[in-house]
Amino acid sequence: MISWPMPFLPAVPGTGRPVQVFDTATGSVREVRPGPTARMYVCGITPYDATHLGHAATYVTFDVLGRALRDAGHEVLYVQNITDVDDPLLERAQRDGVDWRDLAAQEISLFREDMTALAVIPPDHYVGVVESIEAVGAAVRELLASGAVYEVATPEARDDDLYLDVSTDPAFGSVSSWTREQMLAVYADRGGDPDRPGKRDALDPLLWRAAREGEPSWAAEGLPEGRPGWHVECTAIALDHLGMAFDIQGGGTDLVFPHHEMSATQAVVLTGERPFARSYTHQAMVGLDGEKMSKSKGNLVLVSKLLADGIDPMAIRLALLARHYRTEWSWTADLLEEAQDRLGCWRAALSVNSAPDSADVVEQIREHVARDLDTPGALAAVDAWARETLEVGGSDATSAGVLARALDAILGVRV
Ligand code: 5CA
Ligand code: ZN
Repeated sequence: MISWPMPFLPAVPGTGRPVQVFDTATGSVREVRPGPTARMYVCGITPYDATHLGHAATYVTFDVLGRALRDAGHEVLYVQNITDVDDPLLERAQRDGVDWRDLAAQEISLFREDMTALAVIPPDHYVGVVESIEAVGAAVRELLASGAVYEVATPEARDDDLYLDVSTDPAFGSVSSWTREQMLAVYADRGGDPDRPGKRDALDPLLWRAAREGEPSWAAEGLPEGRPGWHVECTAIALDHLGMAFDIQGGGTDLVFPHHEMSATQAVVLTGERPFARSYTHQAMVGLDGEKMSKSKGNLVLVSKLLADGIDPMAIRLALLARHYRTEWSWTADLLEEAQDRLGCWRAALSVNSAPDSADVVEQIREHVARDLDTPGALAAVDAWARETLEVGGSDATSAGVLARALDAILGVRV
């Protein structure tokens, strides 16, 4: 799948620090420690509605992580999927009387525009499920061969559905560390089917859904005509492009269980190796008026709508960066106003002819970002410099230019 244009990354003097992020699996902030190439997988959109600020927060967070890793001297190999065939997409297309492929194409195209406007660095591999049926089918076949898969009688289809037996991974549960009760409490709301008769365990995930009348399906070698379950798409795409033990598996906290738990278990059972990812990092949920912003709730603030209203995309980006990624927060009009004021102040300060030295503030930005992506801390450091510049002034003719390049390269904020 085509992604979107790479933004220009200016060179910044010096090098960033080793990057630390919170790892959900160990419950601690840890240094990422990648090799020369950091490998990152971030779960992409299900394209049935436009990008809201919660999605944008997730992709901007991992964009900052990628930028911090680059600043610290690593190459970044970045993979993102698109869930371009799944129940929510098919249901929305049916509700609206449109072809599911057209709906997906339209929303993916809007997402690309939003990402470009927000200066998000595109993934190296932007991979849809529909174009990966062979790879996903191969993963399901390998799981079948390992004996970890069983059939569940499916009277409404010609063939049976295939499920993974989670008890084949003794370490099942190690991504979320949730109790069985916690898992069961959310499973049905997050795409699972705990009450499906015929399953060995309520938590076993669907791997391959046999073709139903009126649903899209594909013939994959050695499997019944059908389509992939949700979690195995990310297992297969990540393994295909990154292999096991990649550095960061990312997404929102709504994916900790079941999605990242199941993707990891499937990969472990399939390869006989562990871990799937060395770090699982999650963006806290962004809400609107105290409720999680979600397509299914319909309480969305859309990036494309703000852009169409003439809001500067860099103000949207600054509003997102003003909250730490591990803190839940709700979007309000005040936040946007605050971000617009901040952008105006930075612009004024960065366009003076002479300013105070900025080497120190560049280092502070690096330090904050490398320490578990403390973007609010980084913004505060720039605020202090901007205030000093506007209120006291300085005598350095190059410092504003250097800082502007650092803001662009490390925070993705073009002033
Ligand atoms: N296609 C799957 C992942 S394989 C999916 O979750 N799609 S999504 O469109 O629902 O979400 C896209 C990304 O945005 C995911 O990483 C998800 O965790 C994140 N996300 C969804 N809602 C929010 C929210 N309210 N706040 C922050 N991040 C969110
Ligand atoms: Zn995913």
